[in-house]
Amino acid sequence: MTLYTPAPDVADALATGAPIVALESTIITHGMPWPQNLEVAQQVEADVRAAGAVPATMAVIDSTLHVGLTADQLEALAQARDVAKLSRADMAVCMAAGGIGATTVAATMIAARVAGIAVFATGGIGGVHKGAADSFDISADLLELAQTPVTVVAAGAKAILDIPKTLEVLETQGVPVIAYGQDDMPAFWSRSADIKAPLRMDSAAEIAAAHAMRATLGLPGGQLVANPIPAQAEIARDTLAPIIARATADAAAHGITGKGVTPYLLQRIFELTDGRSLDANIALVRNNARLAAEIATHLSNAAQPGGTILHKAL
Ligand code: PSU
Ligand code: MN
Repeated sequence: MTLYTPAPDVADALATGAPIVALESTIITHGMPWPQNLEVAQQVEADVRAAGAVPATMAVIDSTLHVGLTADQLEALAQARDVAKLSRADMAVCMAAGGIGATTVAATMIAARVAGIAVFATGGIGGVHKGAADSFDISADLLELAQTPVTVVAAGAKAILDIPKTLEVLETQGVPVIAYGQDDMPAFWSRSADIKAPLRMDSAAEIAAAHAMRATLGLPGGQLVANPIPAQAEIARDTLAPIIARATADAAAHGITGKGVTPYLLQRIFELTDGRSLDANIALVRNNARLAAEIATHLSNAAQPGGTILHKAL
């Protein structure tokens, strides 16, 4: 039994060391409504290709971990009902028991590591939820970043989260949080969370070099690249704050807990913004896919014979 099944173009890229960008599938099944979810998934894959890399959308289908989906598989996943939301805890169970599962950031990082893919693009990572002191709701994504060597490009943590607490956990866990091209931490739908990011880098080449340097130092874990949403697509923080507060209160009033919280909040904010949150979400995911492809290209070039040396042996 093979552990995973690569799509044909992913298999070719793995064999030649061509750049690959991992993509998650929970954003398709639990993060966006049909049919935009399929359109966005296809568009993001096309963005990765246009930037010179091969996209690898991850999902578990009939006990097999797929690294890259065919067009038919992607469409079936986008329309499927009762898809399991797979994080670190659920992935092996879904593969052993059958059924269909979409990968979160944590599970996509695991799949990328298994296949030997270094770079992954998504919208926003999970983090520490507001009210975590009572609920203990802290996403497994943060602990995955601490132990799995994948560079994740996201637009920061979703503004529905407690961003200062999310940054504290990442700092404790030794995860570099690198704002791209600005000092401030981005806040998903908005360019700034009004908090200074722990680190800043201004080029994909530097981010690729830092990824390689972690490996040279023998450090486990990945990097979080916080890439601000393009200015023309952002929603002002002041506009969103009351909407997020209302969505969070609604989740509590409806007794939503555990892995249901994030999908509920995203759907509620979509309703309360008349769909504007989705437009912003699409713009930022596409922007992240392009940056991830650039980082993957630098890592791939460096690994080719005669390529730039990104890190010196110590
Ligand atoms: N960001 C989005 N949409 C999403 C998610 C993130 O814009 O659907 C998903 C990701 O898969 C992330 C997950 O890993 O939400 C986090 O869920 P939780 O908070 O339950 O760990
Ligand atoms: Mn959670």
